[in-house]
Amino acid sequence: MSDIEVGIIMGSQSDWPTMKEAADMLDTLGVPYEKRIVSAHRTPDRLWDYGKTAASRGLKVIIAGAGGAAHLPGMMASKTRVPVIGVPVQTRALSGVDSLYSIVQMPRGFPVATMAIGAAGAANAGLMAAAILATSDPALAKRLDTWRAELSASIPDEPQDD
Ligand code: RP5
Repeated sequence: MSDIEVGIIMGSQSDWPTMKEAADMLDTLGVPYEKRIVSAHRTPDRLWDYGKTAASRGLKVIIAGAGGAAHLPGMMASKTRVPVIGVPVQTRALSGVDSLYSIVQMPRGFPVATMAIGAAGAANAGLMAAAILATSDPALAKRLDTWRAELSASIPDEPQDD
């Protein structure tokens, strides 16, 4: 079993600029992760293998991003009990509302924790993964608390003129 507890998966190379926001957040918080292209439609066998081995390999959270007919997070949730955080990638045709609806409307029994569309959702997925791991990792909990306190402190009391 490796010491990597977070898997970031995405349907396509084209999702990486969005999903990198999750990776960057995990880097900031000192959380190791792996990243893979795993497409529900183009590489279904890869999806199956990833889901089948996720728990035994020691993964504790999977962040799954996809756009359009975004079946990856839901299919992954159907294949593993490892919690799946879904990131709806913004699309050109429908602005990511298609991705959001594809990911969020899971049938009872197989939840996906769905984030906001696009970059903010991906960054929040990194934070959510860290928060989950922090429930049993006091050092990470401290780093997360510090990050949150610094964000709060960076917000000015009053708006400024440009
Ligand atoms: C989905 O189709 C991917 O998650 C991606 O968001 C979208 C478009 O993929 P590409 O055509 O750019 O590879 O499977």
